[in-house]
Amino acid sequence: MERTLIIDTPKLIGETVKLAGWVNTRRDHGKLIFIDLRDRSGIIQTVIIPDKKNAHKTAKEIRSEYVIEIEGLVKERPKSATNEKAPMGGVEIEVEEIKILSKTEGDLPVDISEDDLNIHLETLLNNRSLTLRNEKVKTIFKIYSGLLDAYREFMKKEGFIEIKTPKILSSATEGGANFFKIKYFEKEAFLAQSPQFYKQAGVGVFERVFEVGTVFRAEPHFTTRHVNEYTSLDAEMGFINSMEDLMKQLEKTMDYMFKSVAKKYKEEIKKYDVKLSKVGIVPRIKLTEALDILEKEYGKKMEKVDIDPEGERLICEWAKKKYKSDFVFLTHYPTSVRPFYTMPSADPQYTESFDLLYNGVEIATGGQRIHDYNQLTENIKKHGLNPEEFKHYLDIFKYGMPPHGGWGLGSERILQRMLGLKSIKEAVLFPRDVKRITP
Ligand code: AMO
Repeated sequence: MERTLIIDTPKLIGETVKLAGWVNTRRDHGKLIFIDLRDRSGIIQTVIIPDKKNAHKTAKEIRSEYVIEIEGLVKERPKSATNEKAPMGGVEIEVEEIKILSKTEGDLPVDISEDDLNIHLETLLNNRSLTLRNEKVKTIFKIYSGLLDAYREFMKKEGFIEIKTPKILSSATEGGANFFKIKYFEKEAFLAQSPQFYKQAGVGVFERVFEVGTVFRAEPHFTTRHVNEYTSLDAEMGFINSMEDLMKQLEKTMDYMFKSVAKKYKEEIKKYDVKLSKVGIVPRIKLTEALDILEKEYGKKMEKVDIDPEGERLICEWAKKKYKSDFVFLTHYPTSVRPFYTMPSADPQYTESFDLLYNGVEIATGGQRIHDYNQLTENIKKHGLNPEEFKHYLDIFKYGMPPHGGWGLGSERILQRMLGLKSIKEAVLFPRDVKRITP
């Protein structure tokens, strides 16, 4: 007999089916044994009556997370007998035969059959291959898969080509100190902090490119918004008039992603008790104005160069009140806090760059780039760097480059804010932080 997925059982009342999956729970009621079986499509209640002697004997041995195969009759279940944890379409399986495909070893460290795990983050992450099986935890990554699909779909629709760029580099891309140095045979190399240089090279070839790729950041601190390896949704586009074209493109992209997830993952989102944000038109505020607002409205004084995490949270609160938007663009960051490749504004103290904030946290950075070879060489020097070390990057600009720009969007941060997860680490399958490189 072919295997049936649990989700298809409600259409098969009165038929005998073969199901396979994991034991979510086993409960004994007198001589009846109930097993909630879980496969990739859902959870269903199965009943083993004592008359089915072989099945009953096997069922007695069965523990949570055993992998089993059963054959049985699909039956409608009386409404009064609804099992909240295995509600599958009001049906259950009366088991005829059970086969154990694999057993567990020792005691399980966490009971993952609970609706809400309610365990410490460390326990959640230390036992990841098990805790990920919890229905609510698993849901995060189903939605994530949909979010990535939506990004790809929209970028392709808009004429962007998907590229994959190298992650082993000869120089650090983003400057700063948060890069990992690695030994590369006899040389020293760096793990990519972003696909920045290569996506720009991509513009010289395809005009519009995007990448969904792993990047690495040596973040030495523990926060709820940083991991040391994350998936960046990058884009780069040529022939722009100004950075406004980039913000419009990013706004449309986010709008598509949020609408797509809201439409396709209704049930999954319900598990998180959140209302998905509407993107629409995102307010744009100059960073200097934002800093003034923080001072006036919240009495928060900061150096007039950059905004800190508390400032980001407050300015989002302000944008929500004033514009009813969960998103806000902060624009025109000072030259001193942006990488050397960023296009200076007419007032060269500032740059044609922006951050996108969502529900209190920066989720994207973007901007127009310098596309003139000489200007770029000079800017590298102004940033105290040696143009020799960027020879191959600079070559791109020797061969003719249109005005261009793009963004890097932190995929896990979107997911975290979207579902209201406490830490970004909950939005990563196997997260890496200062202390954690296992599991
Ligand atoms: P930036 O360094 O601001 O810009 O990174 C872009 C976005 O990546 C996410 N992000 C992170 N997410 C999780 N953990 C981290 N440690 C982490 N660091 C960054 C954030 C951030 O907004 N090349 C530029 C982008 C560009 O201009 O195209 C860049 O990498 O969501």
